[in-house]
Amino acid sequence: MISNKSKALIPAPTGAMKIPLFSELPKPHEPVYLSLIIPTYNESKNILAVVHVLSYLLDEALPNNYELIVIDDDSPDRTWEIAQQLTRDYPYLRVMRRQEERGLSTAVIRGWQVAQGQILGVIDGDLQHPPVVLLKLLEAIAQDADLAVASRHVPGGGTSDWQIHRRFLSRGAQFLGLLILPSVLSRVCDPMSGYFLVRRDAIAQKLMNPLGYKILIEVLKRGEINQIAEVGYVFVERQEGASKVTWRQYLEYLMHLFQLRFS
Ligand SMILES: Nc1nc2c(ncn2[C@@H]2O[C@H](COP(=O)(O)OP(=O)(O)OP(=O)(O)O)[C@@H](O)[C@H]2O)c(=O)[nH]1
Ligand SMILES: [Mg+2]
Repeated sequence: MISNKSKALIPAPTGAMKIPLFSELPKPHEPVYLSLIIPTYNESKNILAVVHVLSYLLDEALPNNYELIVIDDDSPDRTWEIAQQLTRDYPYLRVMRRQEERGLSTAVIRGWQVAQGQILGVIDGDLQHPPVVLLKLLEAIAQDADLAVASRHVPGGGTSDWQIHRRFLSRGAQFLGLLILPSVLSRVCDPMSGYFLVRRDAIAQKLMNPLGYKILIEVLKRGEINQIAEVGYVFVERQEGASKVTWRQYLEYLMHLFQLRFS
C-alpha cells in the first residue's frame, strides 16, 4: 500500500541498551521476520539507492515480512529528512533521527530496540555492503545459524581496491583484538564486519554497552550465539559521500576491546 503521507519519525529510545524479547514488544506491534538497520551519517547521496535496492530484493524474498530502519544521527545533510520522505514510496521503511546520542554501534542497538523482527540485522548505508549478499545471509539463518556474518575473509570475500595501509590497519586491528579478546575474536574470520543478521532471542535481554564501530564484537561477547555462518562478500569502494572513519574509531575500538575484556 502506497500512501502519499510520510510516516512519523520513530522516537529514539533512551536508558539501558537492552533489546526486548519478541513477546515483550509494546502492543500493538506488527511482527515481521526481518528488521534490517541502516545506520547513517551524511548519506544523503546514497540513501535512496540503498533503500530502493534493499526493498526490491526483500519484496521478492520476504514479501510483507520485513522492515528497513534508518537510524540517522541528525546528519547535517539531512539524511533523516530524505529518508522520511522515502517512507511515502517504501511502506516498509521506518526512520529514527537521533539528536542526543551518537555513534554507529549505539545507533544499531537503538534500532534493534524498536525493531519488530524476529531476525535483526545491520547493513551500511553507503552501498559498500552488496545488498544481494543479504539473500545468502537469510539462507544461513534459515539453516539454523544464530548469527550469519558477511565476511571478507572467507572464500568469495575480499576488499576491492583497498590501499595497503588500510589493509594493514584492518588486519592489525583484528590481530590486536585476538590478543586482547581471543575467545570472542577467534569465533569468526571477519570480526570487523558490520554486515550481519542475528536471531533476536540470542541477544534479547542482554545489557549492551558498545563503543565505536564494531557492533559485531559486542554481539559475540554478550549474546548467546551457538551456531555461526559466514558468507563471503567483497567490500566495494564508496561511490558517493565520504567515509566517517578517523583515528577516533581506532581508539574507540581499543577501548571497546578492553571494556569487553574486563566486563
Ligand atoms: N547513525 C550513525 N551512523 C554512522 C555513524 N558513523 C558512521 N555511520 C554510518 O555507518 C556506515 C559505515 O560508516 P563508514 O564511514 O562508511 O565506515 P566504513 O564503511 O567502515 O569505512 P569506509 O570504507 O571508509 O567508508 C555508513 O552507513 C555511515 O553513514 C554514526 O556516528 N552514527
Ligand atoms: Mg563505508
